[in-house]
Amino acid sequence: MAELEGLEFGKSDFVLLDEVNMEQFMENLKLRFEKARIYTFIGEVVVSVNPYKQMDIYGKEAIDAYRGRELYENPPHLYAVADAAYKAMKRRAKDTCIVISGESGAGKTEASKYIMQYIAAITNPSQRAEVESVKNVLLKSNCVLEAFGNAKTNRNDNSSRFGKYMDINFNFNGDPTGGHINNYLLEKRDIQAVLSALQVIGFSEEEIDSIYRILGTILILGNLQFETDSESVQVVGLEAVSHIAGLTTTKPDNVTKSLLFRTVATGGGEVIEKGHTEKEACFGRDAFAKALYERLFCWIVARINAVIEVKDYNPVLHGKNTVIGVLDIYGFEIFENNSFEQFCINYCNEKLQQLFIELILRQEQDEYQREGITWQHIDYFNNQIIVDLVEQPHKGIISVLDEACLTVGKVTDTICLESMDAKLGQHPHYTSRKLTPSDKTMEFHRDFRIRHYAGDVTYSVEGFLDKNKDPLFQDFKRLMYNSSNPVLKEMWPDGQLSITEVTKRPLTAATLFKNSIVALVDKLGCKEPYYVRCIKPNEMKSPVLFDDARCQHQVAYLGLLENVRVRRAGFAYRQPYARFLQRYKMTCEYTWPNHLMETDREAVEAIVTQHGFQDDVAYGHTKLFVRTPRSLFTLEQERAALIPILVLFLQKVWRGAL
Ligand code: AOV
Ligand code: MG
Repeated sequence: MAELEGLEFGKSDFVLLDEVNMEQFMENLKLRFEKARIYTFIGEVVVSVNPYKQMDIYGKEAIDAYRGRELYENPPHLYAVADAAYKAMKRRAKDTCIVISGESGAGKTEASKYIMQYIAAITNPSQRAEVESVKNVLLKSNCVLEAFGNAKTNRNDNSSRFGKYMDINFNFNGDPTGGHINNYLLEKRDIQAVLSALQVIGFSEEEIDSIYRILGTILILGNLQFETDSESVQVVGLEAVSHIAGLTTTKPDNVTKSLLFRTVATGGGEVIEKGHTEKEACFGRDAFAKALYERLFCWIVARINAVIEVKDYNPVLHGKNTVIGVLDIYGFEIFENNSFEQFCINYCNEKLQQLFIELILRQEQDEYQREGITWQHIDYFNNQIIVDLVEQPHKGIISVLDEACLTVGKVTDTICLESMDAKLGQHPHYTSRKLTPSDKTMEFHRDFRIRHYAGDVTYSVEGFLDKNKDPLFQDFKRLMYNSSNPVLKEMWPDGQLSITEVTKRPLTAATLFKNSIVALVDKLGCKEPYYVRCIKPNEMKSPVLFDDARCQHQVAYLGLLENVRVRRAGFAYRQPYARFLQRYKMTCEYTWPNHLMETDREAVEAIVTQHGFQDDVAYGHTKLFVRTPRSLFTLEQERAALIPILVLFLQKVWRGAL
């Protein structure tokens, strides 16, 4: 058994606190951070504090110490959770997921990388080539996605501007057979590493060349200027246009036309070309550059998925195909100026908090109640009310936004805000300047504020409508679809739609985002969840500073105290009587091979009493509840020791020797 930590490092599981209150929680968290113990358990949940320095705790030795062990045998670590998720998947054929949450810069992406590394290290012991290649692609894909999807923000130098959910598929041996990546892209930044990773993943020379061409086009668009002479708008400098045409294999005339005109359908069904003003041309150019980048990113993800997709899997031949999902998504964000992007990110975090409440807090309490287990109800803040504020049909913020975007005629951000005020003014988690004119912190009537579960965020409504609309003129889509470069053409399938087809109600950015997050939550909801809750110790990226107030705030909104309370009052393991009996009846003389008691429950009581852990269990209507994993571990060990003896016994019976 690995050496456990001494008490000078604090309590390795918050469940062991003398008393569950904020003061003791924070004292323990701080002590452990100062002693370089960045991980602490709450049962099976790992609380992580970003160390902001390289830690020597992820090497081969650590991997060996955690592999195949029980959670409580080792000090808290990401590897312990990764191993627990892997074991649940392998032993019980369960789909599992590891949800990594926390605010921007709290260490989510780093954690997801260590978890992937661990899973890669413990699988495929026999080094089969086809499994190694799947693992290689899964690991390398991360590097490519980061290179294209991350950017420096003032809260994190390597901030994920996309959310990533990666499913890893395993065969019955527990070896990875493939995977799938879902990306939740939002904002529309060493190249050598990317290039080699692209090659490992299996991108062809032609595809890599196309990627460079697109990146080149984006750079040129970034410098492209317009001028207005004698009433008409022109591109400054013709070489830029021919350069773009060359890179995208399109005609220079068509490039110019897309930059300066847009095709519109008139009320009478007539299609006309309308010249841009200089401002419109700039707007179109920027939207085009963003869309090129976005489509490139999605195309790379789709290509990686095609490579790692599980092929030729035959459940009859290969057994059940199981999955471990790893979710690393942008954390809760509060900036000086919060816009549409922060609104989407924070909505996403509300949804994940809702899932946490659903899975860890509510289900747990509901089950105890159902099973008639004596249980003191724990109060927690249910953020469903905020989720509704954002997503409710007809009156939620997204619905009001969509309505404004799809309304024909001039609807401004301010008009849209007024409409939100009218519909949501009474909502306890919504405020705006007009409604509370005494609030000096809101400068003018352009802001609204949401009281999120993680804190108050004031959003500037400026730009919301434009960002919610698909800003890209169809002319650019058609231009790209008509490129003779097959890779580009593939990225722009909607370029073949005629202008009259596209003017019908398109899905807005917020609705598309909402749909993808709802689908994600559904996907996570049917898996056995494991949680990593990341905390950012300070705003200076300092390895020595523990900002008490900032940390306490995160502990509070992540619901960690409630988590400890539920866990303490709760039971780590539960099993229907019949199943428990089936597995452990061999360890007790009264139950082997069959019990003569009236009910399975009585038989289970006999096993529990014989092993002396009657004080560690509760008997529900249909299930046995075990408080600490250690009791079950004793039974498992005994069972494992008995199996070879039983096998011998049975063999003798079959041969007629007994
Ligand atoms: P995030 O994913 O949670 O933010 P990152 O995982 O990118 O945050 O972590 C931010 C930075 O903190 C990293 O670049 C590292 O310098 C440092 N760091 C985090 N975890 C560790 C660790 N375990 N060991 C050493 N350094 C670490 V965002 O993507 O912004 O929400 O959108
Ligand atoms: Mg990140």
